This record gives sequence, C-alpha cells and structure tokens, in this order.
Amino acid sequence: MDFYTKAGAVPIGNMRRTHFTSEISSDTVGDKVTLMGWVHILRDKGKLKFLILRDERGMCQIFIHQKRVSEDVFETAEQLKPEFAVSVDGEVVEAKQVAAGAEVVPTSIRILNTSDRLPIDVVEGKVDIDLDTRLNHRILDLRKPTINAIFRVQHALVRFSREYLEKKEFVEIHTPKIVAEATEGGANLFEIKYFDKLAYLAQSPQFYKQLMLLAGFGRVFEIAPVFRAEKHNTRRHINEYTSFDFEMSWISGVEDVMQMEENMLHYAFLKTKENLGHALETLGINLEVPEVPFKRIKYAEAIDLVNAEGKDLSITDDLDPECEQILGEIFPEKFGTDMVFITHYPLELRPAYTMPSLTDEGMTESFDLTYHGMEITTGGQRIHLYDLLVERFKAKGYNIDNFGFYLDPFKYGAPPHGGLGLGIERLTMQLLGIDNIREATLLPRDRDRITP
Ligand code: AMO
Repeated sequence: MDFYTKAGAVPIGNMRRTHFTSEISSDTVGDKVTLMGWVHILRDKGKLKFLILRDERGMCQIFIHQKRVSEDVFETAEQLKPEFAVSVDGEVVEAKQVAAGAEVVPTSIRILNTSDRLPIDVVEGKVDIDLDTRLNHRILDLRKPTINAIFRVQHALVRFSREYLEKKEFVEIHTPKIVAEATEGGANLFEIKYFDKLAYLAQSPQFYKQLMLLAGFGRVFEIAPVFRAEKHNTRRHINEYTSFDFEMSWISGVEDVMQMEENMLHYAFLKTKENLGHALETLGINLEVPEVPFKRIKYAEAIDLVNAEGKDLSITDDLDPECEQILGEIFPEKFGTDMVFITHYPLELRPAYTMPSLTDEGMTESFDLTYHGMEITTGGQRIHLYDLLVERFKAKGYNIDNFGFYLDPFKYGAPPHGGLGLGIERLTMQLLGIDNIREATLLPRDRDRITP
C-alpha cells in the first residue's frame, strides 16, 4: 500500500475496464462505464475541466464540472498532468459539441500512475521534432496515435499474409539466427564471437528454408529478424529487419512463386483495408488494393526503360535506388500500376543458389517485386540439382567444403522449389507513403543506433 501512495497512485485490484474510449458515443448514452487510459490533453478552465482520455482504441472526452462531480473527483482532476495513467468511472451523457456525440461525467477518477515532465510531446502537431530525437524517445513517440497506427497496419499486413499462406498449407518454421556461413554473399555479414569459434548473424533464412523442403515440409514460411551489416545509412536500409520468407516445393517454375506472392499480397491488402479502417483513417491513407496479376517485365526491358531516360547501364549493372525511382515513375504511366515484377536477372547479380534460365541465356529464373519505385521482395526458382548447385557455388568463388551442411542434402532427391524474401518494413513504408524506413520500424537498428 505504502509504495502505491508514495508514487502518488492508488492500489489496483478493485477496478475493471468496461469500455474502450471509442465506445463512448450516442449509442452508449446512459451507460455506467469504467475507462482506463492516459491523460492526453487537459484543458483547465478553473471550474470546468475537459480531459481527453486516450487508450489503445482512441480518445474520448471526460467532462469535469465542479458542480456536477464530487469534491474528491474535482480534487483528483486538479492533480492530473499529461500522460498520467488513470481509471475513470462515470456515466455517458449526450454531448452534441463533441465529435462522438457523447462524453463521460466522472463519478471517480483514480490515478494509477503519475508521469514525469515529457521530453517529447505525445500530442501531435504541437512542435516538429526531428526523427533522431523521436527515436531516442521511441516508447513515448509510439504513443502518438499516427505513429502507433503504422504498426497496427504492419501487424495486419503480416497477419493476413500469414493467414493466406496457412490456407495454402504452408508450415511456419523457426530457423537459427546464429549461422556458420553467408547465404547472400559475404559483404554485409555481422561477425559474432561464438565461444572459441567465429560465427555470423543470419542475413536470411535462405539455406534453412530450402533445407526444410528437402526435409519434407512441402511449403514453409518464416517471419523473423535478419541482420545486414550495410555500410551506408540510407532511408531504405536498416541493419536488422524483419524478413517475411516463404519457400514452396514441386513448382513448375518461378511463375508459381510470383503467383503465390501476388495472391497473398492481394489478400493481405484487401483484408487490411476491410479490418483496419480506423488506423488507415488516422494515417489519412486510402489503401489501393493492387489488381492481380501484377505486371511482369524482364530485367533487360527495365534497363532499356531507364536508359531511355538518360542512364547508361549495361545488363549486368545493378538498378540503384535512383533507377528504381525512375522506374517507379514510369510504371504507373506506362502500365497503370505501382506493383511490378522485374524478372530474369543476370547470373552475375543473383546468389549462387538461383536457377539459371533455360530460355534467356545468362539470365536466371528470378524476380524482384517493386512497389512505388522500391524493391520490396526478391525471389526465384532455386537450383535443386546437386551438380549444378556445386558448379554455381564454385563459379561464385565459394569454398564448397564450408557449405557441406547445405549442399549435401541436395544429393538425396531434392524437390524442384522456389521462394522469396519480403522486407515487412519496406512493404509498410511503401504502402503508407513513408519516406524513411526507420519510421516503419518499431525499434530501428542502424549504424548509429542500438537503443532503445
Ligand atoms: P534480399 O537480400 O534481396 O534477398 O532481401 C529480400 C528483401 O529484404 C528487404 N531488405 C531490407 N530491408 C531493410 N533493410 C535492409 N538492409 C534490407 N535488405 C533487404 C527488401 C528485399 O527485397 N534470400 C533472399 C530472398 C529469397 O530469394 O528468398 C534475400 O534475402 O525488401
């Protein structure tokens, strides 16, 4: 009891929330309610106080009129400060002047916890704070409804993508993040000291998701952190991101993988639009559900398109962010869509495990998905033939002795297969029109940041 009082709070235990703030409306007028949340805004006009209470569903107004509430309630209201955590009992009354058409007249206000003076505002639009300062105080930053809403949309996208794959008999797997070798090439690996050995943080679940198909799972997916020691701090790169990976056996070609992805994203966008109306409205987003099938163009055509805009790229050059942006402008004009698969990348630009193309000499059965001028997915058909796989590993300059754990299982009847990796932060940022990937990352890790 004493430690509650010392903290300026009341003991908890005898209270139960009955309503969310979003339920205070003309429909609930007359109801006795208990709400719990934070003091978002307190407008103090002496005998009249307007408390805007915020919880995870929204906000409502608590109207405190000295003449209409007990002395106790009024005294407690006088102590309130921004971000105090409170419980409010009261009655819903009609209030034409507030948007919800109703407000709560309190019969009791209990302070569950006090709050220090805030280092950044939780009320939006008061002052412009730079991103770095906001990220330093990310926990408070996330309390802002428009920031919080980003991650509710992200959750919906992941949830419904997972739901789609589960309907299609994919099995969710969890593979190690401490690994012995690079999957995507050695350039951006984080080394870790693993007892007396050198190990790495996984860049991708690539090898293990493939191996699980060789282990007989048929179709697998994983949603987990991966680590990239990117040299540069850019608006589209972070050093730890959440990779949404899937991998499927018995495909007849890379087209099967692209179809699975477009249908999954179509479903996830549609369900997010249906279920996340409030969050999308908070963010001012009219979610456009892309039509299926998505447009497909070959890498060679993409190179021609950017060269026609004054670039001078050869087929083995990478499409850098600037080129992606140029394409992001061309695609809607030319094809009427922002979702475009670029296919048939050259062997030079793809990892050793990628299946070479039979139809396009020197190219691969692979793709990227670009969305509003940014790559959000990489995928492809994988090599399931042992000898070819070894040949490609050697051609990329790998010492195959180090890759026995991956290569050897391919000797025993590996099924034809393919799959992809999708960055959920990039998907979120492109869908919501966010400029910097850190905004679409709950707790970003970049070159300069490992806290909070
Ligand atoms: P790739 O390396 O292209 O492919 O990554 C796949 C997707 O992951 C996202 N991404 C990133 N997001 C944020 N910060 C980064 N530093 C970052 N790097 C990549 C992008 C990208 O499209 N194993 C293959 C996938 C596969 O073929 O299954 C892979 O990891 O959205």
